[in-house]
This record gives sequence, structure tokens and C-alpha cells, in this order.
Amino acid sequence: MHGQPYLAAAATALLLSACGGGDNNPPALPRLAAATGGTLAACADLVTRVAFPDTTITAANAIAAGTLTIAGKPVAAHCQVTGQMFKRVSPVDGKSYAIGFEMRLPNNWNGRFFYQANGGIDGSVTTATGDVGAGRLDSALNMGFAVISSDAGHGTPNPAFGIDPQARLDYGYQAVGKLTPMAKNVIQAAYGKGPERSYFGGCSNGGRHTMVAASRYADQYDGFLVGDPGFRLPLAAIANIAGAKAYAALATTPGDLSTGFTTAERALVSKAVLNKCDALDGVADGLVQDTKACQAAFKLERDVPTCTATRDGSCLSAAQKAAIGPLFAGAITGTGAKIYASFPYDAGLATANWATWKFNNSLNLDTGAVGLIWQTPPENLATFNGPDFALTGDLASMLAKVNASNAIYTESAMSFMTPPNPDNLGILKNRGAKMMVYHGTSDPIFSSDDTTAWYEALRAANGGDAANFARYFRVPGMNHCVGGPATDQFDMLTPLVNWVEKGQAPDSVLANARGAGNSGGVNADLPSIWSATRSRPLCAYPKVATYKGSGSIEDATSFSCQ
Ligand SMILES: [Ca+2]
Repeated sequence: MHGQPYLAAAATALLLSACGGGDNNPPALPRLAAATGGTLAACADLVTRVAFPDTTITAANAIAAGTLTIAGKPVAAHCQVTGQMFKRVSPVDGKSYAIGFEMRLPNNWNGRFFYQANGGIDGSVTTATGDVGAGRLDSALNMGFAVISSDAGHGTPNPAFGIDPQARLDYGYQAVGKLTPMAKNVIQAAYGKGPERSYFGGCSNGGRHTMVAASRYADQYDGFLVGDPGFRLPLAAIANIAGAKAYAALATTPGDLSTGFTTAERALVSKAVLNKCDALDGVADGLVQDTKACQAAFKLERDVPTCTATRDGSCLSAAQKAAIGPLFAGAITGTGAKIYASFPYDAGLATANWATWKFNNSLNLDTGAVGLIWQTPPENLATFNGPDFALTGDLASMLAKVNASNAIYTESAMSFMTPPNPDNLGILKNRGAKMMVYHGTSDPIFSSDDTTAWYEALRAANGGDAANFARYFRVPGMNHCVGGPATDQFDMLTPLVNWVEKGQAPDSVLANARGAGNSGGVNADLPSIWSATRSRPLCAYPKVATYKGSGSIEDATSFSCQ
């Protein structure tokens, strides 16, 4: 099988030839050899057998089968290795830092390494089960991967670590660069050979880590699984703070932002979006598959009633329309500079996840990250108050400071947090590595429009088509990484491995709803009229899941990617 020309590239070359464009045919991309696997040869003695610079292995323990369960499945027997890298005391804030990690090494190994990139602002070593895709359908550990998880260089999920410049850089990208060769060394010691194939994946900030790794460390990984990426996280956070200001101004209960755009009003807008957009994909089924056509078809001003009297959930006030419409179009600073990206109108606005991001995290999570981790200089830690910072801070100042550096903070947040040259993935592409990206179109914090714009730029930088090494799958209705009125349970790691190691490029990925009885946990946002087991194809962009005109609307086989 090795050495066989990459089929999709070959097909593209033929097509270009047929069209007379043969002068610029790209060479077929290499196919990487499939991993063959191995058996764990050492566990407890890894504490002494692993000798890697700047690394302490603190424990290595055999974990019996069934000690952990994931989505109701017992996790097979494995070895848990814990440790620290680069333990130090900061010369800036006087506090102790280290890059804490754990690895979980299955006794029956599939020969692969998985870097589990975590979410939020990191700061804790979450269990290295390698959760992939939404809805916990399976995990990399259960599939036989050796998995690493880390705190990315700070031991608590508190933004105060941002006072230390090195902790900023470790969080941004350097922990990944330090952990990767160490982890491969541990795998070598445990199995007698290093990983044959290496993968990297995560959602949210984990999606950001993955895009950064695809840009900075493409020589060290073969497959990248990117979920709802906050790849321009500082900008998304400032845009969300802009939203907090707008919702605070609309609030009927001072300090409770959710009263600026109530659940009933958000359900009203979601319904108005469905009225205009649901059938554009061939069937009114509660899912807006054709996101692009929907943005042209739906107008907030026109399609949602304007209140003539008191707000009662059946209308939006003129002031609400004037404030909320521009947030979807893309928040701006007081001087008119666009901060981040537009957000698509979609069906998933009425959920608790949407509300939490817009009305709570905007005050209590984005603020600490912007003020303490990303601004140069940071705000005063001793007096910092998140809600005050959001509601009284100046957006243009925040935007300038996340782009600033100085003698202490030598890299700006936009430098250390975002992928350098994100539309240039030449190293990844040319060595045969692959990337799969998914994004919920009702994600309230990182916009799928931003990911779409990035993917379009990637296509443009590759002659108009990046599908021979990177594919993007929108998840209609899905909120941030999970939930929403969506088919949000899917496994993208298996198709990624099959693409990297077998040359099987994924045109679509099967997704299911998580209704009653689902082993991955029931999705409370599912509309009651949906089947508990509704399925859909997630289509590789720019194709759209389209109803075939007959067959059950609960079944993926009634839809095709068009
Ligand atoms: Ca539809």
C-alpha cells in the first residue's frame, strides 16, 4: 500500500488536466505509513528509566481495566505516568511554576501518540483519556493511543499566572514544544519504540492549541483534530466583553445581563431564523445546514417583530435590534475598529450554553484573560475586578494592549496565542500530515464565521483548494464544542487516522443526536420532536447536507453533501 499516489490529489490532477490547467498540477502528497502497535514493556520502573532534561517523573502506576469508564465503556488496562518539566521560580511574580503533565499508556498500544490539548485557560492536568469530538463517543486512550495531558505551565486555572511572562509563553505555545519530545521519549522507554504516528487534538482553547501546533510544530505531528477553535482568542474575548457592555445597557435588571436579551427573546430570534432558513437545505427539520444562504435570507430588523409597547418576549425593542444586530455583524471599538468576527444567525441561541458565554463568562472569564494574561502591561492584579473591567474598560485600549509588548513581556498576546501565518500550512501539507476542523454554527464565543474565513484563506493560498490536506466541517446548531439543537456526537479521530494512514479522505462524518438513553450523556437542548437517535452527515466545506427529497428526516441516509 505504501507509495500509492494520494487518490484525491491524483483525481484533482486529472481534473486540472482535463480543464487545460495541467501546467500547475500539484505533486501527489505523500502517504504516511500506518502504525503497527506494540505492547507495554514497563510501567512502575519508568520513574527511574526515563531520563529527559528538565523533567521529573513523579509517579508511574499500573491502572487496572475498568478503573476508568468513558461513555459507559470500561477503559482498558494502562500505565499512568505523572511528572513535571521546567520547575522554576518566576523572577517577576516570585511564584513557583512547572509544566505539569500526565500520560496514560495502554498495555495494548496502537502505535500512536495523542496530544490532548485542553480548554479554558488551562491550569490543571485533566485526565489523559484523550476525549475527542463532541459528545464523548469515544476517547483516544480507549482506541489504543498513548495520551498526554498537561496544565500548559501553570498549576491553577487562575489568570494570575499571566503576570509571569514565561507562563504566558508556555500557555500560548511553548509547553507543547517542550512536552512533545519528552512524551515521545517516555513512549520509547515504555514500549521499546517511539510513536509511529502522532496526533494532536482539542476543542475551544484546545482547538487553538491544535491550530498553533499545526503552524509551529507540524514536523512533529501527523494529524490535527481542531474543534471550535479560539485561534484568535484574545480578539474573541474582547468582542465578548463588547457584548457584555451592550447587554448591560439593555438589561432591565441592573447587573443581570441576561435580562438584556431574555431566553424568550432568544427563542423568538431562533424561530425567526428557522422560518427563513430551515428549508433552504431541502427540509424544515430544525437544522440550518446552509449557513451561508441563511445569512443572506435572514434580516434581524425585518424578520423579528419590533415591540410597540413593553418587551414581553414576542418582539425585540428598537434599542435591542440596534445593539444586538451589530454584535452578530461583528463588534467594534468606540473608534469603529472591528474587533473579531461576525457570528452567523442560527437556531441555537436560546440555550443555557449561549447565555453562559454571553452574560456570565464575558464578565468573569474573558476579563481576567484579557486583563491579566494578554494585555501588555497587565492590569494591577491586586485591584483587578472582572465585571468592572468589562463594563468600564475601553475596548480600543484592550485591543491595543493585546497587540503590545515591552521589555518584560517580550511577545504580544497576538503573537504567543495565535498561529503564525495560519493560512500557510506548507510543512504539514508537504509531509503528508492532515487536518480536520469542526465548528458549531451556534458557538457563542468563537465564531464559525472566523473559522470559515480562515479556511477560505487557506484554500486561496493553495490554489483555491485545500481539501487534499485540510477539511472543515460545520456542525449546524451546535453551541461551544457541544450541545445546542444539533447532532453533536461524532468521532473525527478515526476518519483522521484513516486519512493520514490509509489515504481515505473524509467527504463527510456521521453525527448523531444525543437523545434519551445516549451513552455519552443526554443533550438537554434537543427539540422534543426530534428522534433521540437522529443522524446527519457533517459535510466537508463548502458542501451542505441536503435532503434527498424522500426518506426519514431522522436518518443521515436521507441526506447527501451537495
Ligand atoms: Ca433544514
